[in-house]
Amino acid sequence: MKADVAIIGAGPSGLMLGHLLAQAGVDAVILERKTGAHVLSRIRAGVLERGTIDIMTQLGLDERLQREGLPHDGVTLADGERLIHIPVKGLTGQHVVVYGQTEITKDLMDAAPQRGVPIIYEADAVALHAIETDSPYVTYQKNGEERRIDARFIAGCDGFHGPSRKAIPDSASSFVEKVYPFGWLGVLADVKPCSHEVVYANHDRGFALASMRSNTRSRYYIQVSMDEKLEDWSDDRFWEELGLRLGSELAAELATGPSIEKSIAPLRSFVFETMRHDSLFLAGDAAHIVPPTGAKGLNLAASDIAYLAPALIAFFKDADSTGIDSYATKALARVWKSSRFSWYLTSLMHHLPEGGDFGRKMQIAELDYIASSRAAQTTIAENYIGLPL
Ligand code: FAS
Ligand code: PHB
Repeated sequence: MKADVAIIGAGPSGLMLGHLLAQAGVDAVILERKTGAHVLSRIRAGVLERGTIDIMTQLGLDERLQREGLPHDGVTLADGERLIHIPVKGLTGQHVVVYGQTEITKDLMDAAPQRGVPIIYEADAVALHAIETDSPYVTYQKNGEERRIDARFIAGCDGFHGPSRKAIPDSASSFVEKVYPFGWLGVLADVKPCSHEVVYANHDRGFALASMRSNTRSRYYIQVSMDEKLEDWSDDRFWEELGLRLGSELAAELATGPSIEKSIAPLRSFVFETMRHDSLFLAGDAAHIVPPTGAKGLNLAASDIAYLAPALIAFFKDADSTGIDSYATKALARVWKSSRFSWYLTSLMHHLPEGGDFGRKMQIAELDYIASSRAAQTTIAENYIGLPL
């Protein structure tokens, strides 16, 4: 099989890239290791920046997002009993939209057949070859048969554990990583959200987050140490701990019920500083991971594609290489800024074992400053809605 671009991974970044290239008449094919149903079964991000929504609008695939998405004009930082509301829309003129990653992935997957975006699911043993030449190719197993795609470029959109990043020689790459000594225990439940906006809570007992997927489905997280076991967390214990950390005002609004999904996710900041290696481009979690505090993961994947898609289209349509030659620099600059905001909010709102009493006092002083300063709130609001491309 031949294509202009072989895309590895049918997560949000791979699907958005496939659709944007098809819309411009660039021939691309997506290889996905799992089934579509499996990809959709993952419960991940939920807050969309303007830039991510713009891609769906550009594709004409935002009808359900606009109808079912929940616009949020603000966000709240809870500090024990104190609620610090940040009027994001009032400070920036823009809002974010809560619309699950599962939903945006479904919209992209469902539209792929009629939009001429070929997705090969259950592609096993995907391997990259000749990436340092002008004729790279990808091999994979399908129904026990060895298959091959010859392309001009390969786009590695295969997440943190995929093969693409690993195909780049260590001698030609560098990365920076910070692993946090705690994770997030997340619960999804069909109960009314305790707040109409996202709440990040800093409490002596640890961090908590109140979010939602709709007005009847809530998504909550609490900070846990990484040696915690899921089986030690009954729903009752989770609701009790969450209520304590959110403070009495929100706890009074907390509707509880059986969890329909419960999982622990580790927190890390990871930036692979080589987002292009000859004929291989990396995008999304394949190149960078941010702690989910600040909801930047999915949005960074989308912003990489907002840089990469027009660059590849200009190459194939106008033989113009300026975009692909500046992709890595442009995308990385925004990655570092979003990584900084995610690290900042994680450091401000979590219980940091290594911080000690002084660290805790600094957090409280920072929250005092934020509560009293329009400038500080504006900085948070600008980053929360998403920095310009
Ligand atoms: P993805 O990981 O979504 O997609 C990569 C795709 O490549 C997958 O479908 C995978 O199956 C496929 N693939 C992997 N190896 C392959 C191979 N060898 N061959 C073929 N295909 C292969 N962000 C937030 O903002 N808020 C959150 O609450 C949040 N929670 C998260 C929880 C978890 C557990 C994780 C892992 C991430 C979370 N994120 C969250 C971040 C998340 O939203 C990611 O940033 C987003 O999924 C990145 O999208 P992609 O880069 O497309 O990668
Ligand atoms: C979510 O809704 O899952 C969510 C919201 C905000 C975050 C992370 C996750 O920072």
